[in-house]
Amino acid sequence: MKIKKFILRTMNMRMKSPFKTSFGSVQDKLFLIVEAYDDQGNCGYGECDAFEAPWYTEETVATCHHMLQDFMLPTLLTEAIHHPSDVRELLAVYRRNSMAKAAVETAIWDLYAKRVGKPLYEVIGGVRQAIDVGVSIGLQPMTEMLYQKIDAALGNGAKRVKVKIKPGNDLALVATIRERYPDLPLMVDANSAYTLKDMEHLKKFDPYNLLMMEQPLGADDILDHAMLQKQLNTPICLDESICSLKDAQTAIALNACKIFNVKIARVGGIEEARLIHEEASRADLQLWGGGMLEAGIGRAHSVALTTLQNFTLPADTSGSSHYFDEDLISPEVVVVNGEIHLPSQPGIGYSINEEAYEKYTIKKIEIEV
Ligand code: OSB
Ligand code: MG
Repeated sequence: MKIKKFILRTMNMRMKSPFKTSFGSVQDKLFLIVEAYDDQGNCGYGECDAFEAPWYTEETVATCHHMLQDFMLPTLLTEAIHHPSDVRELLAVYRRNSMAKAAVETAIWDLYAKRVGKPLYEVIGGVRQAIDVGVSIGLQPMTEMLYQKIDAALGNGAKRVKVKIKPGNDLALVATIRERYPDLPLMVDANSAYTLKDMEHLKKFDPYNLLMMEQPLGADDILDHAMLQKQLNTPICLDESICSLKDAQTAIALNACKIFNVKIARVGGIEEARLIHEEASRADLQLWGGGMLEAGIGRAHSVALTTLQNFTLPADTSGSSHYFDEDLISPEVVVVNGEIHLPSQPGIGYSINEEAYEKYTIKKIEIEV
C-alpha cells in the first residue's frame, strides 16, 4: 500500500460544558484530523487527541502539527507500507511524540481496513460486537450538579461512574456519593494530583469500595505507584504513566497497579496498544478503553480497540452527544443501555458528516509526494 497524499486539518469544536480535572479545564476543543489517501481514492481518518496545553502529556496541538507536517507525514509518503502494523517501526526513528504518531497510524489502519473491506475491529482482532461503557464526570462546582450528571448517566445505562478528584475535593466527595448511591460501580481519577506523602490520606479511600483509583501519583512515578499499591486495598489503575509497551512491562514487573487504562493516543497507536494488551493478558491485568474528550473519529478508533479480549472493564467512551451538540461522523456514536454496538461497515464504520466536518475545520494543509 502506497500513501499518495495526506490532508492535515485543524478543527475547533465547542464542548457543551467545560470539562474540569485536577490539571485544568477544557471547553473549546482544538484538535487535528489526519486523512490518508491511497492511489485508488480510499481515505482513512485519524484523530489527534493532544490538548492545546501540555498538562496531560507533554504534547500539544501545535507540537503534533509540527511533528506530523515536518517529519512523520513526509516519511510515510516515501515508504511502502505493507501493513498498518509497520507504521510503528517506520516512525520509531522519531522519539516519543505518541499522540502525533497515533493520529497518522490510526488513519492508516482505517485506510487499510477500508481497502480490505472489513470493519476495523475485526482487522485488529476484536472479539465482541458491543462494548460496555461508563462515563467520566469532571470536577463540578456544586454537588447538586454532580448528582444530576450521575443520574443522567445511570438513566442511560452507564455501567460505572468515574469522578475526578483533587486534594481538598476528594474523600468527602466520595463519602457523599456513596451515601446517596450505595451500590454504584464507582471509581475516582486523580490525574496525578497526589504524591507518596499523601499515602495515609489515600488509604482512607479503601472503605468506599471503589472499582479502582486511577493515576493518583505522578506520570513518571511507576515506582511510587508500586509502593502505594502495596499499602492500598483499592486497585490502582495507571493512565498517564503508561505511554509504551516498555512502561507497561515496568509497571507489571513492579506490581505498580492491577489495571491499565489504554488510550491509543497516549501509547502512540493501535499497534502499541495491541502489544500492551498482549503483555497485560499474560500478566492477568485488566484493561479498559480510556477517552480524551474525542470527537467521532477518535471515538470510533477507541471503540474498535475496546473489542479486544482483555478489555473487560467498562470504557470511558461515552456517546457523541455526551460532550458535543453534533459530531463529525454519521451516524453518531450512540450508547444504548450502557453499550456501544460496533458498526459493520469497513474501516471505522462511520461516515463523515461533511457539513459538520467543513464547518469545524479552521485550517487545512495537503502533503503530497
Ligand atoms: O484522565 O482519563 C483521563 C479527559 C481528558 C484528559 C484525561 C482524561 C479525561 C477523562 C475523560 O477522564 C475521558 C472521556 O470521557 O473522553
Ligand atoms: Mg485518567
